[in-house]
Amino acid sequence: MKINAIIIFTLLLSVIHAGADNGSKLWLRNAGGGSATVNFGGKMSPTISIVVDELRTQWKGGPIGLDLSTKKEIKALGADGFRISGGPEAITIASSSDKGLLYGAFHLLRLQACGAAGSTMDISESPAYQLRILNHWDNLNRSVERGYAGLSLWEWEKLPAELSPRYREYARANASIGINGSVLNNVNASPTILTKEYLPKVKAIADVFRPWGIKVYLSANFSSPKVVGGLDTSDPLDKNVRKWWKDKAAEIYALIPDFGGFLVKANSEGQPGPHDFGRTHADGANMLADALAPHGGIVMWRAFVYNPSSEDRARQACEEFMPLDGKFRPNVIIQVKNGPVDFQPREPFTPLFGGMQQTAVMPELQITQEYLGFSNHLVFLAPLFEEFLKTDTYARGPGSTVAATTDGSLFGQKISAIAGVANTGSDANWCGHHFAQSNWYAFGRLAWNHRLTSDRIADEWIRQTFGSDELLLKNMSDLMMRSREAAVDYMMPLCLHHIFSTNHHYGPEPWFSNPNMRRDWQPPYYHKADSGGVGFDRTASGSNAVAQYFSPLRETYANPATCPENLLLWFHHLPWDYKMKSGRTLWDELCYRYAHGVEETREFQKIWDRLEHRVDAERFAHVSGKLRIQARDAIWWRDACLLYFQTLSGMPIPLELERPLYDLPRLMKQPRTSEAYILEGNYYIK
Ligand code: BDP
Repeated sequence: MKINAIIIFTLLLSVIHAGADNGSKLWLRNAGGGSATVNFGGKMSPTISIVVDELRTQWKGGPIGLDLSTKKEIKALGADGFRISGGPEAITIASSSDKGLLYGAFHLLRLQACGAAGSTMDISESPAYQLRILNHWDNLNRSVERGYAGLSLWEWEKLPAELSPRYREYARANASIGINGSVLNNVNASPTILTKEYLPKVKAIADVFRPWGIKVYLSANFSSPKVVGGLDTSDPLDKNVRKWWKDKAAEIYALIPDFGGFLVKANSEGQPGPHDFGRTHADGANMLADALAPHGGIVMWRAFVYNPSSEDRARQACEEFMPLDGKFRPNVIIQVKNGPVDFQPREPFTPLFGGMQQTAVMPELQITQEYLGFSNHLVFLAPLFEEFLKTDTYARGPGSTVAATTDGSLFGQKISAIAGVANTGSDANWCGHHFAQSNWYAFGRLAWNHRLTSDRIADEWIRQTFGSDELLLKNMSDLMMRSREAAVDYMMPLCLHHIFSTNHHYGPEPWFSNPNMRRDWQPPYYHKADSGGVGFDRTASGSNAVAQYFSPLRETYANPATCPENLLLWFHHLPWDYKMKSGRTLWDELCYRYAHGVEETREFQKIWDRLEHRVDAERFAHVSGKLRIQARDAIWWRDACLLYFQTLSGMPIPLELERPLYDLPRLMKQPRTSEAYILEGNYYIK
């Protein structure tokens, strides 16, 4: 071959290479390139051989010593904690457990990938939460409830004989960010998961996950004793039912000795539960806890409960659970969604955080973007998670952040945990949108250390996933850091909430109303807009949900003048001409916020385009396409909401703002949404 031909050939190869990145490597692009010496004098375990392997192939510095230490100061870091000391010349990772060494190794490799491995280091880390868990809403037929990244990762039909290589890759990705548990199946649980046919499949997955420090948990259907156990009841106080669960637990532990436990959604949205038998949530949870306790398992019992009653939905979890505080077994933890309604773009925190003090409580965050544009919209969720974890509940005076009320530091609970509803699926890039990977990453990092800031997490993720070029870092992080607030603005500014299309939760449908359907599943229940104003009065003159918060929050929220404006319409029903801090009327402010949200999505396109030659062609094109959908959807949201609310406010859209592009009657016709599905081709309807 002539020199020129060789050059062209090499160039072509590199172009092809630059163009072919399907995102499947996530933030773990470091593979290879190392040839480190790793010294370990102790007894090998499957986890330690992983540690050795990861370091040997990736660490580009000097020798590393692994120390499975019994020293007091190392033990004090807890089982998952570690210490990294020394410098690139010679480093020691010490921990009291092999899992701690695994987290230490990944931490060191992260520092290297971020260009932050110092010349001398002395870093001690221990996780904020003991249990850092992904909740998969995966069904046994491989559909994923609120999943937007393809099918479930779990190939039930091929298990236990065939093991997808993705199980290992998934476990590795989780381990790299400190996640140590997976609930494999949907909270709307099929009882079939507990049958003899399925448990060996669960065991096969658990065996792959184990060396990576990940425990498997299952969502349990409360009616299982009746449905798959052949009993005539599932009453938690029935002797046979209790025995059935005890035997089931023993059967599971015989297969999976480190099984984590059960997650339960009971008496919520049609799921069975103890109320069906006149029993309480505590009766139900404790029965399962007793079955699991001899094996060291836990029950995560969800507080996401509400009924179509006259009670404000936002109040119901507290109404039901506060009287049960202190009545749960020590191996029960109550899993509470961050907000009192449901994973909205913005909500105040659920007052059970700080409220329940005698029972362990764990936050449930949603990583999958059910209410944030599915896998079409770029919305970096770390700011949402961070805002929630750092909010002060005032439960024991100032400084009682949500994080402190749940991590064991304030109330001394014995178990501490945090869960995120996973956004993973069979798509090559795991999450549907390349940037949705950052939300999985952010969840893991915050579960490990809730003091981390969103911009630091974004920076880490970008460096590992896209590169460390200055312009790229600056622009991508700008885009990511603005994205959540933009979504709030083009969907539900000022804490409007749940004005989504009733079934799929993708687009706007603030007008939807059907007298034959549950009111609390319809947008007007939440926005309460009429000719007099808009917003949900949750003060003493309304549902009085403010009373569930501690002072001084309760007073701050109760007064529209002191209530943070970004929570205003959650707590207050205000006239359209109410004066905002900006000096605008409430109506004008809404118009400005929606307009701003739309402008932001256009800015995002411009920012992204600047990065064209700094990102591989495949991911660049993929994200460009998604940003286009997002910008169009933002207009759809703005027009639908403003034109609809305008029929009630009767006020004009300020002249300086862009005019609506769509007509309300057209938007209100159901075909508008179906048309959008066809147009975009990749919207999902449940
Ligand atoms: C809602 C989802 C629904 C879930 C439910 C839950 O719309 O699909 O089953 O939460 O968390 O957000 O149980």
